[in-house]
Amino acid sequence: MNGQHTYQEITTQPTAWEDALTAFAGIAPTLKASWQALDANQVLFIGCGSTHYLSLAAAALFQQTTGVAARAVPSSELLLFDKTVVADPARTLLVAISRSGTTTETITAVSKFQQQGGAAVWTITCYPESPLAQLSNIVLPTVAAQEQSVAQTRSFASMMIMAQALAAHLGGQDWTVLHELPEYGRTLIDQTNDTVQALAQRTDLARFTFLGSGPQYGIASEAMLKMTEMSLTVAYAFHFMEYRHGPMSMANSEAAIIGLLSPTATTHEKQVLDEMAANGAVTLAISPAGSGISLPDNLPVWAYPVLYLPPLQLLAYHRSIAKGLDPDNPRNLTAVVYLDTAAF
Ligand code: F1P
Repeated sequence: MNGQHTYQEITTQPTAWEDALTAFAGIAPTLKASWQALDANQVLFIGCGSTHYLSLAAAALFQQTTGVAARAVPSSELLLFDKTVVADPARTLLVAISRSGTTTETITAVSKFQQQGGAAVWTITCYPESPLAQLSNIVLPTVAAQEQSVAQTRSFASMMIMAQALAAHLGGQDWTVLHELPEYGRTLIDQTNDTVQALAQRTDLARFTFLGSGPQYGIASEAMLKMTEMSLTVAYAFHFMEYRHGPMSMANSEAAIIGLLSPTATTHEKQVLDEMAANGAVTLAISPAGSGISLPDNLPVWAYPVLYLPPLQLLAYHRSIAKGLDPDNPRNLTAVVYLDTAAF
């Protein structure tokens, strides 16, 4: 049956979230001392494809919780345009995020950063024995999230919750709140599957747009990539308030617009969705404020990013199946992109 690995990985992911949090608990006691010893004035997150989008969410959270400047760029930007990305390597912590730990751009970018006197490299990966992990000072492992499918689902979410725990802990928050999330994840999978399957099967919808702001912009971008990779459907991602500045010209009856409403900007974000519904678009909110797919409304802001993922991943999965495709084997894609290192 098409997509059996992908469906199984999406629907079992809360257990992998629990594994990531168990692994974090073992590392947490030493992390604060390592972080304080670095005295970093910049934290740079890197990754490729899905793990670049994960880095966007992680960097936003990290700066919000720690107050230290954090940004995310694709690994290739650090590799090819390093002076536009790192101002002071000796005061920069590099966090590399990679499901495989073998992506050439990420490994080569880390090596270059280290040659330039980078302060430290921490890695979030599903493969703690990988070449990337072996280059790193600290490894945050998400082993139970290893998956068969090419498109990242369980792996992405587990590395995301690991990044959330890291941001919360180094920001002086009680990261153990995240232990509540796997159960919320199971509920979301059970309660949203039919809703997103019905939306996915709407053949009158030609394109999907995902809106997110703050840490949710990285998640909206990942949702766009999942829809693209798995179902070969035209998909876009924008910051909520940016959508009015041009892209909303595409908001009509052929457009599905999925809004990842934030806990802190709900009113402004809902206004955008309401305006697009008035333009004829089919809208769906995923929100802590109750409309559409409901998220818990009592969590700290740094707990939310991973919770949007199960319905968004199921949406892409069902769209792929509805189009007769196999989400386990996306067209043209491989699980890892290997390049000739001699070229860099
Ligand atoms: C990065 C990546 C994935 C993408 C595809 C190809 O891999 O670009 O994000 O979905 O699977 O590889 P990794 O560095 O996270 O292993």
